[in-house]
Amino acid sequence: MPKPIYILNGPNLNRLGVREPEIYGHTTLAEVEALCREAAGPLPLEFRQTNSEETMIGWIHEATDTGAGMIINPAAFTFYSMAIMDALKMFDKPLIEYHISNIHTREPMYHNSLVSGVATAVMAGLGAGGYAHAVRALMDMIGPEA
Ligand code: CA2
Repeated sequence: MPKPIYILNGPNLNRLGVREPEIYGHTTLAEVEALCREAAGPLPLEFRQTNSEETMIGWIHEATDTGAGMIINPAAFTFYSMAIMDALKMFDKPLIEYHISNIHTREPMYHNSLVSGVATAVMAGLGAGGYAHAVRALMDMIGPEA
C-alpha cells in the first residue's frame, strides 16, 4: 500500500470561493480537493483544512510518521507560527509550500514566510487550480516508490 500524500490547508481556506473572489477566485476548497484527487490518480491522498494551529501541528506529525510527501498552504500561519515551522522542520520528505495568490506582490506583511526556509519548494500565484500542478510536482519529487 503506497504512503499517502498530505495536502494541508490553514485558517480561513474553508471560505475559498465564497469570499474575496478577486484575490482567491471562485473555486471552492471542495473543488480543489477534487482537482487534487484527479491529479493524484490512484495515489492515496489526505486532503484537510483546519482553523486550529494545534490541529495543524498534529496533522504535520501524523504526515511525518506516515506520509510520502506534503503540500501545505499554511495561510496566516505562514507569517507567524514558529510552532508550525518547527513541526515542518521534522518532516523529512518532499514538502511544497503552496499559496493561491502571489504573496510577494501583495502587502509587505505577506512577504516574509517562516515556512519557505524549511520547504523543498515554494509555489505561489497559480490560483486554486494550481494545486493540481503542485500534486504533479510532488509526485515527481517523491518518485515511483511512493
Ligand atoms: O494565497 C494564499 O493561498 C494564502 O496562503 C491565503 C492566506 C493568506 O494569509 C496568505 O497570505 C496567502 C489567507 C487565506 C484566507 O482564505 C480566504 C479564502 C477565501 C476568502 C477569504 C479568505
